[in-house]
Amino acid sequence: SVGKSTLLNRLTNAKSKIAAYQFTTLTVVPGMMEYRGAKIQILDLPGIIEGASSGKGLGKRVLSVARNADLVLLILDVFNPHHSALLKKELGNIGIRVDEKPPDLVIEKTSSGGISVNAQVKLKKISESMIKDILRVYGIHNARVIVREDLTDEQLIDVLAENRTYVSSLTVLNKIDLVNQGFINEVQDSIKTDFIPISADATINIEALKEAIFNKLNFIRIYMRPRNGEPDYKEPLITRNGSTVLEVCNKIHRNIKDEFRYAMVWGKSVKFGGQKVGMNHRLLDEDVLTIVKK
Ligand SMILES: Nc1nc2c(ncn2[C@@H]2O[C@H](COP(=O)(O)OP(=O)(O)OP(=O)(O)O)[C@@H](O)[C@H]2O)c(=O)[nH]1
Ligand SMILES: [Mg+2]
Repeated sequence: SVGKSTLLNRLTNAKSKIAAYQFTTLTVVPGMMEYRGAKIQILDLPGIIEGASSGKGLGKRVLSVARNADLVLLILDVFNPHHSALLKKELGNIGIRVDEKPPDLVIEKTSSGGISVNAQVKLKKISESMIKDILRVYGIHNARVIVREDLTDEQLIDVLAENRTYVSSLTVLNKIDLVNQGFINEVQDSIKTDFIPISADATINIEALKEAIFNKLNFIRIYMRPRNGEPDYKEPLITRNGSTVLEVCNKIHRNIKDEFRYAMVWGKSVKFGGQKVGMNHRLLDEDVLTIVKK
């Protein structure tokens, strides 16, 4: 096996079972990684084998955990680096798109008039009549479609099927303690995706991996400021990029949102310092936030 459980135990406080034989981990084992003030939950999954998406092994149920993840770590064995294509394929088969963006397309349903297609770029991979045909298959007979990207029929179906999720990934090459640098370079030449070389067992590059996970998740720092007090620059509240005031409130105390009157913000997300904002205001890195209660 590639060493997923060994890595989970190295990154977090978890004690997932480790063994030399395959299929040691049979369920999802959680662990908490603390890094630079952020608490990041990491889930160790059973290994994914070919055919997992069609129900082989622990299959679908395991794969669907990845659907709600903010980031997927694809762990490869240094002697089997081409496994990464299979992992992405199996995830793709159940609607999880790894490192893809949803296509740039708007479908506006109308009550009559048939389907009109307004392509703002030259379409090479799909024809306008094909777009119309596919829409009809999905029961849409009247719509305005604006296409801003040369998409494929598969991408259009992704949008219409509405059960696709898009997650980003980091590829990790484990067990580098067993090879030399020349071997790692050869692996890099033979697979196109970049990876982070580590050894979970010999603790090589674990800090670099933590840093990469932290950066990929795009955290921001919010400095809380008590009313009429000074901002706490020492211990920022760490939250995901794009978080709203409400989401930050929920991190501080469950009941704060019931007592919430308004918030005041200083920083990049507002036009002027001390601007009053509501619960749905989106914060940016290094904003200063004061919550005013009822
Ligand atoms: N040499 C070396 N061995 C490792 C490394 N990481 C894990 N191993 C060994 O690889 C074997 C499998 O490790 P596990 O962590 O159980 O692998 P897993 O991916 O969780 O396996 P499953 O749960 O069965 O899918 C164990 O014998 C580990 O000691 C490493 O970095 N280097
Ligand atoms: Mg395991």
